[in-house]
Amino acid sequence: MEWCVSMPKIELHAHLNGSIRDSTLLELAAELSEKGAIVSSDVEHVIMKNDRSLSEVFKMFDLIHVLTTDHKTVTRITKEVIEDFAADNVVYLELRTTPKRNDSKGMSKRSYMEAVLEGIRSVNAVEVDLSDVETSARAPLVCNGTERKKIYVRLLLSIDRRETTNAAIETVELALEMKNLGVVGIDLSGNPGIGEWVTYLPALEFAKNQGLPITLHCGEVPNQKEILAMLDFHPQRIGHACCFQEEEWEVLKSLKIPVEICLTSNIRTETIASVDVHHFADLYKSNHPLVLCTDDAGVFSTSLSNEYSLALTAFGLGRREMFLLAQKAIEVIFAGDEVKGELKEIFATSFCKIGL
Ligand code: 6MZ
Repeated sequence: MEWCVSMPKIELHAHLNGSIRDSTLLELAAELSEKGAIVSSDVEHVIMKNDRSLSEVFKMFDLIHVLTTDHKTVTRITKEVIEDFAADNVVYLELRTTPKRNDSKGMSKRSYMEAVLEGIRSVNAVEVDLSDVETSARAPLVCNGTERKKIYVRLLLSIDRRETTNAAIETVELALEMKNLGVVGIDLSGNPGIGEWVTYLPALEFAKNQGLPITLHCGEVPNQKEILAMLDFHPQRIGHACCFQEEEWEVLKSLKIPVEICLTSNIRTETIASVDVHHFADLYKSNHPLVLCTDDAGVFSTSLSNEYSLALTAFGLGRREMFLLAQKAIEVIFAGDEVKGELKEIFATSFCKIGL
């Protein structure tokens, strides 16, 4: 585990509201309880529960969203989540979140995202590189002769499967407006038992036509028609791919669409029975592009180092293979070539330091 922490890592599938520290959630619940809005003892055991089915996970998100509704809290959780990933030696993070409108808090999708940006800017434990355009901030920072730790943070705006076509289009428009502010793509997520692919398709086609990269939660539950329609859309990446059958694997492999793999999430939600039967092994053996991710580090009490450590033990991979797997993620990030080049240098330096 210690070795997995020391290795530089790339996180491409992390939901902001799923990555909150338990201690912060408990604190927020206590504050709301003091105001009489909730009964803190009712929610404490829900927050601390470890095993959750997929449908329970979405109930948990409804609770989390009650605790994180105002701008100040969105800023706070963003700052903490980035600091936690940086402390785990994540050097490049694509953080995804669903822009939310909440009239009672005077919150628009835009102001929600501004609160997220505020959180990113307020990180001071590490240096944050937020945008491909702000090149001046990209030089390595030397502080008293030692280089400060740095994390690249890019944002993906999520469309929730509960949203209407118009709301989804609004999110894509916002992503386009915020391209110079670190937004690099669109995600489709939310409860896979809800909603229809045709509802989001106009927004996703719009994003694609505007050149925004797209990642889709695909095959988290069995739904062959939707899985095939999603693959036919040719997204830049997909997340999960748990409930694929022979035909879907063939299409995925022939199209070489990279897969974001979230081992702990899949096991905890029982979308995969156990780690020994996880599709990671087959995809890895077939040399299919894949990247290990956390999904919801807070909700599933995990970290990216923990996911690597799990893969190391479960699939019998050596340290060198693990390092090369982490490094290969560079090829599938949504940021530009300059960032890719800089990440290659970071991994090359670390390769020598770790002595592989
Ligand atoms: C599908 C998921 C998810 O956007 O409010 N989300 N969607 N499958 C999953 N696997 C367990 N985990 C998280 O973060 C929380 C939102 O991310 C999506 C859900 O829409 C959830 O409400 P944000 O920051």
